[in-house]
Amino acid sequence: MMNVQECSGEKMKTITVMIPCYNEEKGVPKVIKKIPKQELKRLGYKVDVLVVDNNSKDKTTQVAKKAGARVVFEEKQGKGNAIKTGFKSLKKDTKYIVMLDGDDTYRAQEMVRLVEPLDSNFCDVVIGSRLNGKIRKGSMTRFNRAGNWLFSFLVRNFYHGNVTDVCTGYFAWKRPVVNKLAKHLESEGFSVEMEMLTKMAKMNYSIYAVPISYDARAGQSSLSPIGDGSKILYTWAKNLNWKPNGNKRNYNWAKYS
Ligand SMILES: Nc1nc2c(ncn2[C@@H]2O[C@H](COP(=O)(O)OP(=O)(O)O)[C@@H](O)[C@H]2O)c(=O)[nH]1
Ligand SMILES: [Mg+2]
Repeated sequence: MMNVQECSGEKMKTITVMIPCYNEEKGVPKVIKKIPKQELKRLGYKVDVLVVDNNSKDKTTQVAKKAGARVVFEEKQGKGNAIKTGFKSLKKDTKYIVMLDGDDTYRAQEMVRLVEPLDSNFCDVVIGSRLNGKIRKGSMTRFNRAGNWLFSFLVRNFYHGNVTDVCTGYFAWKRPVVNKLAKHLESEGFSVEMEMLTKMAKMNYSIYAVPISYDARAGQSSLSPIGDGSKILYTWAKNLNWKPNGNKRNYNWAKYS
């Protein structure tokens, strides 16, 4: 378990909770309120809440600020673009980054479960798995569930990543992983989760999943099951031969001369 640290002074580690949002004025204040700040403080963490607003037409920014978040903006539409901007807006002393959606479908109070394996050095990245967790009534269509299952099967078997829910929106990273990953991200929209997981697997980071709850959404989802599903599958195929340093083989010739 995590060490209970002194709750005062510089010893506290910063966790940035990043929430990419598009028109989430209803959900985002609830998400922010449910962040278990007191529990995290007891465990030695202070929380920095970072909302990335992507041209919301509603009052997402105002309500997020009122709930205590820092808000940054991204003009180019898409969750992938928002995540890239979020990664560039981390505080210097951020040690872990937790990301979850702004629509109040993931439970912010469960984030301690995602941070513990990082803090105990069990692995580098943790995702929250809905498929191996609790999918609440009305939260996921059968079609999306089958798609998520298929994508996860493909990643487990072709990338050897320990992931049971590739399309999850709940992630936790150690800071150095984000620093490296951010340089390689290209996806603009909803294929970003597949891109992150396949690239992190190719970078040999150790990735594990913990069970989480998934609740029904208030308001409209922006995901198009067929259109975004095809892009996600394309991203899976494209990254099969991806290498962090390009596709040229990096032989160490000096070794043989
Ligand atoms: N920043 C940003 N976030 C987005 C965009 N589209 C969706 N999101 C956010 O991404 C998360 C997941 O989107 P959602 O519509 O709920 O898709 P679903 O969960 O797959 O049905 C939510 O927090 C959205 O606010 C976008 O264009 N830009
Ligand atoms: Mg959602």
